[in-house]
Amino acid sequence: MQLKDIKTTILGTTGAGKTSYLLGMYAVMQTGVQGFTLSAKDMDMGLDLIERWEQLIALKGEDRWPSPNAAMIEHYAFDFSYGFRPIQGLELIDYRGLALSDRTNNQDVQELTGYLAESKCLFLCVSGEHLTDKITPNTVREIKSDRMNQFIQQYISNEQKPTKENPFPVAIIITKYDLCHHRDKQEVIEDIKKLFQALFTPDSGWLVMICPVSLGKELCNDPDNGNIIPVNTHLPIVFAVYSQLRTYGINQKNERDTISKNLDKVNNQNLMKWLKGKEVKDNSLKIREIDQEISTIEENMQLLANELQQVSLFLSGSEVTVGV
Ligand SMILES: Nc1nc2c(ncn2[C@@H]2O[C@H](COP(=O)(O)OP(=O)(O)OP(=O)(O)O)[C@@H](O)[C@H]2O)c(=O)[nH]1
Ligand SMILES: [Mg+2]
Repeated sequence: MQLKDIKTTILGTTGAGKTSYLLGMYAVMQTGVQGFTLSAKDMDMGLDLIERWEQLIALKGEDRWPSPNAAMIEHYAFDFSYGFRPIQGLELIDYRGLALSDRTNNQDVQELTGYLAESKCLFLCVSGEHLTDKITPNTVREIKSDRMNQFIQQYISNEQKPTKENPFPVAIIITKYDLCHHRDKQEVIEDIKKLFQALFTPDSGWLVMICPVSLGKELCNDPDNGNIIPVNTHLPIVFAVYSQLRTYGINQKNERDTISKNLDKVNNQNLMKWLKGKEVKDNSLKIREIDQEISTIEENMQLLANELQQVSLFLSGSEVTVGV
């Protein structure tokens, strides 16, 4: 089983921590969780990511951090595997967060919006540095949440029309959570829900995960010298794959039910059963194949769901627990 690549866009203003997150996520996912690993399709690109990560760990001082992205979009393609067997491709882009505030006639803005319109999953990066206290109207300006909401409206909501049956996965990643972890977690979640209200409305079809991440607890006091020990950086990727498997599983079940209904119809009529002997055999085989695939999907989903127990998940605004 190898599913189509999930195109994912990370939206977040400059300094939100997109590049740092990407490096931390890849480093953790290379080692893996529960036997799931991520590896760059292009080995040189993988090496480049790891070198930049090692610089972050080894260097002290502000030079350890990645430079702000330039006006060129970087593309990353990964394989998400279980026991080294690829089950899902994943594509991500990294870009200058300032593009979110630029006019659409800029070339990188056009490339970004084109990619966004084709994306099957969205990561929203919100920096914990702007959530240290209760949000104010100023927070919207700092995080650029209104701009992010506009991008979602224009390029996802209009183009892809999420529904209850076919929900659209969005991970709201609170980066640099070390800077706001003194606050009550539920209060921070309520603030996030206020900033992105439309994603939490009834019957809207958004499947939203709110996920705090940090590259290290010590960074809140000393970002340039504190120890780098990533927390939760794997969860958004686990969520992206989990939601894709969930949708694929539902589609497979529907297909099996349709074939099975037709088969029952034919089997109930003796003459038809005889006339369509080959079709009956083929369809029975097909059902067995789909059943096998569904059980593999469900096993994988269960393993991924175990990882997601600790985060808050909402479907059309109602809190849900992940399962199979
Ligand atoms: N406290 C803390 N600071 C962090 C963490 N991750 C990143 N930072 C800080 O945030 C700064 C910006 O991070 P980047 O990853 O460059 O942000 P970006 O979203 O890629 O920015 P652009 O490339 O300009 O769009 C870094 O230089 C660090 O100083 C973290 O986990 N904790
Ligand atoms: Mg960057």
